[in-house]
Amino acid sequence: MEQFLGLPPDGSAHGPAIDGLIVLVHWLMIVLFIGWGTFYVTTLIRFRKSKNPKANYGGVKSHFSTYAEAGVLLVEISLLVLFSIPLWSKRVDAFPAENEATVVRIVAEQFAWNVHYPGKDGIFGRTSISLIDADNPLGIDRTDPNAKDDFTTINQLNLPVDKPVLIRLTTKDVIHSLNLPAFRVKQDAIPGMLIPVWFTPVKTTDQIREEMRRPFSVASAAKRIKKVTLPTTSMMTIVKGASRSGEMAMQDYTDTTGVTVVAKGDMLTGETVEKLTTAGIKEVASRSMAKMENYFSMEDVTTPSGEQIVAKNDALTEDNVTKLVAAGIKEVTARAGSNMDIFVLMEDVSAKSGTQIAAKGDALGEDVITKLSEAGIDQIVVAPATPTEIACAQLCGLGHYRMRGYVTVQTQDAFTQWYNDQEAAVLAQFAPPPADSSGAVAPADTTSATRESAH
Ligand SMILES: [Cu+2]
Repeated sequence: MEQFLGLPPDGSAHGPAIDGLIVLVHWLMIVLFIGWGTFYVTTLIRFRKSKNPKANYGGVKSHFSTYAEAGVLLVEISLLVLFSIPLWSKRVDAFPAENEATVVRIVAEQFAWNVHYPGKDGIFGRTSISLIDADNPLGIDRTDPNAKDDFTTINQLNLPVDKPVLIRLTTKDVIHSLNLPAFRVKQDAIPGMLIPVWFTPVKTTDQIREEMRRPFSVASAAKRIKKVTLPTTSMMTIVKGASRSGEMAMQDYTDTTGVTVVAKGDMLTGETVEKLTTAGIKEVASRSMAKMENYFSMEDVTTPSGEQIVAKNDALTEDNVTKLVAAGIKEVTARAGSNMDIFVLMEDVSAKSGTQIAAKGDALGEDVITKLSEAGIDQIVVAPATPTEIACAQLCGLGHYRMRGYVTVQTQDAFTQWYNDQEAAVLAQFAPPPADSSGAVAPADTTSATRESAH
């Protein structure tokens, strides 16, 4: 059932309990669906008009439906009392002790997750709204002694494995919702409220990625290589007030004073047609849109004079197509894209001769796929590059989809190392200038710990 539901991999201690409950609820729904469906169909057949020309006001005499309803109620109550409530009470009541947990503050904003670590002193420094700016998105007051070692990241949450995490969640602007699908955590962030959330990651991000290994057929990518025909330039008559949708100009057009009204590559919208006709132009050299952005050239294409137009693996964007068409190229060998760049290779891949083509961890860009396919590799093993993500589960604005962060669960050692590095960077950045300084104080590194983790 769990596989059938397609739940994401689970990396938290309480995850199996939640997944188990989801499975139970689905079983109940299946039973109810079959029950109600059968009842409906039976009713239609049994009480059809031909057999029951006259309505019977007496109704059903049997008590079966009462028992069935009581049974459903009993199952629902036990789901609630035996599973849901105990699970929920642990999430919202049984918080870990602060000295035994990784304590993090997360402040959501349109459209980012600001993560605030207290540094080794374990105490969050004072923050103030008046100090918030682009370089200090949390408004940390560096004059507060407790704030000296505090550091922040944007859209990056590092955590050690097998240790409870206590997140203090809030938001600067609207309601957001912290969603860590791989850890079965989802909690709304409410302006003005500090909401605690806790869970225990039991797998590192690397382990979860290993679990998500799956084969990818390079051979199927190779099959999508074909010759694509490019559009041709033709002279098109334009009429005032009519757009030529899907067409684009293939040369620059100027009015009588020499001002460019339409540039090569501009779409012939109602607006541009208006400009052209106003400038007295009646015919335009144009081509139809190619819509081949997801095709990648499999060859270097040069003009007859030897100038390169597109390189191998370049996307056939409208811009590139314009260049190709202008150079009189009619056909290009291209491959429909695989859109695998959010995946990484999970093993080193070598050609038959033994030379390595790609290494474990390499992102699966179109160029890598081309290389593999040319080496005659049929199948590789891949996994998502970022299997543990932060999403916002609230439609919090037009940039909502950009509110994407990354969780990196590491071993305790790797986490401590990371933590120390971050803290050292921030201590160095905000260190007071040396007293014997001749005035030449090195400027603070602007690519501080807060920014370098931003994706
Ligand atoms: Cu949001």
